[in-house]
Amino acid sequence: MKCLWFSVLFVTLYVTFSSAVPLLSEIEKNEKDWQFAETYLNRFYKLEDRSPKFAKKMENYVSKSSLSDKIKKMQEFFGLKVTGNLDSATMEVMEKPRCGVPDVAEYNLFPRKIKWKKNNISYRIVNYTPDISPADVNTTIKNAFKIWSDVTPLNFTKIYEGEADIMIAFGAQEHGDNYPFDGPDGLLAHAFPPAAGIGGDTHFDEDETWTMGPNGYNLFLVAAHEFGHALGLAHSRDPGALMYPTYSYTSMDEFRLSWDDVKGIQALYGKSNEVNPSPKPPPPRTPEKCDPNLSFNAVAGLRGEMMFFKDRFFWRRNAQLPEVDLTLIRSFWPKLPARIDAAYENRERDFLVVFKGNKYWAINGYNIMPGYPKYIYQLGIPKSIRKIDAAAHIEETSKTLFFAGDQYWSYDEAKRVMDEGYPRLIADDWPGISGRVDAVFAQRGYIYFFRGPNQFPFNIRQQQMVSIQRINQWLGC
Ligand SMILES: [Ca+2]
Ligand SMILES: [Ca+2]
Ligand SMILES: [Ca+2]
Ligand SMILES: [Zn+2]
Ligand SMILES: [Zn+2]
Repeated sequence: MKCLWFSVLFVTLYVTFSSAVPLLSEIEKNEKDWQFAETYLNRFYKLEDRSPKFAKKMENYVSKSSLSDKIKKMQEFFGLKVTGNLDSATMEVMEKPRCGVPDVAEYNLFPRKIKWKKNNISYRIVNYTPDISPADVNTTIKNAFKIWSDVTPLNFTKIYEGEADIMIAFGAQEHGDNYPFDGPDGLLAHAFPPAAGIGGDTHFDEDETWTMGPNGYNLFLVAAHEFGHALGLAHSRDPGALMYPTYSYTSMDEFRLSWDDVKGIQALYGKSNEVNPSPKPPPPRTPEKCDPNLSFNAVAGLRGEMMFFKDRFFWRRNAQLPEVDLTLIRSFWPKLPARIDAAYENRERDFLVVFKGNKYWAINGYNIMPGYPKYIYQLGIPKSIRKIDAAAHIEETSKTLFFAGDQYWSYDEAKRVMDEGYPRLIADDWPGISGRVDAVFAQRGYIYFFRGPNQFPFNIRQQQMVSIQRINQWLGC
């Protein structure tokens, strides 16, 4: 598995060459990476001649931009550090399964709206995948259209013969439109923006294993994303949006269009004209790092970086880098719950432990360790405690502290038992902190208590609270 963390980010491929004579296989691998990257960048970061008039105009401009400029564009799109180099973080994103529609397409560059000029749109399923039953495909396609019709005045009608606006097909490799698929993984599907003929048509790569659940690729999630394109939406940079280019799994029960998706589609078609819409919670917004009301669910270190968990996401902060990355928890650890309560890092044993409700998981890199989740009572926390609020590991003493309500426990990592004499009241040991905390993090002689938009740093040696700070400062605000 590729190294996951930022510590290797500065080690570009050039550096590998400069330090020592590399092994032949390394050179081959690097060349392969560059070839792979070039194909990726030409596919997703240049105009294709789908709308010849625009493409002609842009051709000169595009061909002049070097590979490095395209890497920069791609890094910018995904919120990576913009280096113009093929660093490991960039390669990692390029290797993720994704949609075949370019991130820089004609409809991103021109302000005019590409949309259907009508609200009644027809679709037809031209063929079926052998992976799931036709009945399941029919239901899935219907549900994938419904998420868009629920928030707009659009209606989708299925027809069984003749040409529909949106023709849906499964196909492998070259499948009749000069935009070939690529075998398993990589490209999953693509769709054409609204127009006559091939416009709106949506194709799924038959070399993928399509499923109704978490394994393989979930047809509902991919179809819902592609129909966004078929209705005129481009890719979004918001990692919480359905229209983000890379695939990550969410269960049907948990799936919601994000605020960004709803805003996008309503800008094209307006709101639903249902007379008495049933009251629904507003679509989830992706947290903003400089929001003055931001709070964290959990904070932990990880291999020299810091992780700030919020809703479905976490920010990663590397002290050497000016920018923080926002990532979906699911895109790193698909089997973790969508949102967590608490987390801490055990550096000696190199794992991250995350808590949700009465369960916890130990993680090493991308992998959940075998035997997890376990129950928090197995750590010695009373069964009456249904969840913990925060956890922090103190390296100097090798103790891990667990916080729930106004109490806390101390766990001895060396002996792997809870210390005697706990729980104690938080307020008794940290004057100035009383009641529930959102998150706790310990580093270099300080314990940081997080509550709402504020943090309370406590100096362990001096046994006193230092000045209150805003939590946004960790994120560069
Ligand atoms: Ca069509
Ligand atoms: Ca594929
Ligand atoms: Ca928490
Ligand atoms: Zn897409
Ligand atoms: Zn196609």
